Amino acid sequence: MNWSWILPPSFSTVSGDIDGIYMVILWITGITFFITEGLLFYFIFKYRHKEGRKATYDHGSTKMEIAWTMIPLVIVLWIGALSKGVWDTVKVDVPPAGLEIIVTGKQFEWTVTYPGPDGALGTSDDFETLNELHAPEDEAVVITLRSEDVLHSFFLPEMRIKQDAVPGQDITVWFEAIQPGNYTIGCAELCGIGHTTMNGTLTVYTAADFQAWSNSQTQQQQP
Ligand SMILES: [Cu+2]
Repeated sequence: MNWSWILPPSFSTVSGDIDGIYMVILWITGITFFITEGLLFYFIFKYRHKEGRKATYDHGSTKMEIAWTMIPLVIVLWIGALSKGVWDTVKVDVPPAGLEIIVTGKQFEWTVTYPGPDGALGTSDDFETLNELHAPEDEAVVITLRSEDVLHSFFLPEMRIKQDAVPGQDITVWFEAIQPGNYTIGCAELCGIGHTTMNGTLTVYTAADFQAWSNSQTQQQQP
């Protein structure tokens, strides 16, 4: 089935697993929503005012209270267990970096710092791009996420990445794109008057094209 009206198309190694859990949760909450709303309207209709019918007092049902507490508890624990693997993949087991970069958010732009020809960050051949993230496909891009001022949230919808950038903290976030193309960068945390303009473009290249782009940047920025 085509779900593109619910989720944007996805192009990262983890997006399938994340979307899978998203759909499981959507089905559970969706079905529960329609059952409870259906019951609500049914009872509104069933117990509407009728001439001569007297209201009665009900002490409730301990059995039902236990049931409607335990069933959601079991479901929530099950979702937690189901999510554990994906959570670890995304948040804990950061893979060896194919490309290591720094992304810095500030009102209202994203600065991306690349290691340059020596492959190491924090050296004189580093170079920067503004509101553009350039990356090779099929390689883990490991990002150190920072903020210079307020809370931002680094959002790559097609990579299923959304991570708060917190002033004073280095936060690691990574993705691996599976297809060259142009994708969206957004800020997903209301960060001030220009928040809605805090956008950019993620460009994913083949390995060779990325190398060519990286070389051209080095020549431009390090004459
Ligand atoms: Cu922002």
